[in-house]
Amino acid sequence: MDEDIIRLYGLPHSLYTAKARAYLRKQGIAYDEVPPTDARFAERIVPAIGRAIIPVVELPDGTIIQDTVDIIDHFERMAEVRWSAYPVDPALRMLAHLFELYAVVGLTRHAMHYRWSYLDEQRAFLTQAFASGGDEARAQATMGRMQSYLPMLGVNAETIPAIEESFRELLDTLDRHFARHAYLLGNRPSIGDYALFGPLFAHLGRDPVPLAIMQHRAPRVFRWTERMHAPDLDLVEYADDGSGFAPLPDLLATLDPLLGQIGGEILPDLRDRLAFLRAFVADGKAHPGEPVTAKPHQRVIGEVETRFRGAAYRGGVQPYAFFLWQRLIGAAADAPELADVFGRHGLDFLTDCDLPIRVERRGHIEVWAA
Ligand SMILES: N[C@@H](CCC(=O)N[C@@H](CS)C(=O)NCC(=O)O)C(=O)O
Repeated sequence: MDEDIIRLYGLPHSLYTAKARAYLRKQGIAYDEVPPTDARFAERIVPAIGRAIIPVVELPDGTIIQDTVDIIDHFERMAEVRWSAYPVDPALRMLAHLFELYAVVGLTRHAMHYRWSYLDEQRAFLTQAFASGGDEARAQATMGRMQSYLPMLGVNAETIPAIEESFRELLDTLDRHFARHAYLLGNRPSIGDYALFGPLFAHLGRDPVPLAIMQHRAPRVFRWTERMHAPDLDLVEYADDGSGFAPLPDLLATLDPLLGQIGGEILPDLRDRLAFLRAFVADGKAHPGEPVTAKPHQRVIGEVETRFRGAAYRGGVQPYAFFLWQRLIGAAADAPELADVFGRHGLDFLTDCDLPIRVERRGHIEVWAA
């Protein structure tokens, strides 16, 4: 392996690797993708970050970066970025942050449901993926662990019909949008595209069952997954007039239904999680300056009874969701022109609310702000 090249520790079927990989490809940044079964991952990466998680970027000077937000932001600070993932227009930037939040708080559930609830139909495909670079027994153990996350993510008998209805609605809306625009915000990919690409490619645009639904129902969404993975902007079906991101009114004509869907799906969740966080902070359980959980691999600080499209489930409260939510609140302050649209969909709750404590990223993990 070339010692001067960036290493991306990741896997073809990993949701968050897809996000980081698409970004590196679009920016023309050379990298080698290495699986986490590589000896160097256990010897150097895991001790440095305290857990086995992907993607991880290792720079030629040895710097290690974990978390897709930190990976993208690292390269955004470099001069060689071809197409910045952060729109300059504050309103577009705010939309991008909303999609980033929805990808994690909303679509992880769809991704995990379609991957693991249809295991019998997809077993050969998934076993091949999870066994690559490792052994079969280890693959089965990892697959079992992944499947065990389903209840905590809100995948149960009651929510499954709602998740599938949501997937169809999302595909229909995005297919109409991509009839007019190459990316979510015009002719350039933003952090919103990269975030949505994780679930919409690595699981939903790749695993046999959801891929078939996507290809039959929403060919333009499938094309967008190809476009997101291309090393260029891949605008062949669109007029590339060099305009970059599109004007807000043009975008809202087809994105408005998506904002409605996002509001309907993530607001109940986030309201309940916020109530939990307020009580957690009031009880003195969030220690400023300290990691959000006792061990780096622990992602949740508790559980709440909540709802997804009206269906009840008990889900985990992830401080990472508040970290992304804060980014949206920060972006909203500069974009008053979206206040009406957000208000119409109840999304003003997200932008106008005060979180009781900030979540920051330090030393590859989330910490409560000092
Ligand atoms: N917030 C992290 C999430 C990364 C993540 O969840 N990666 C998954 C693979 S797609 C993982 O490594 N999971 C290991 C586990 O949960 O045990 C990021 O954006 O990088």
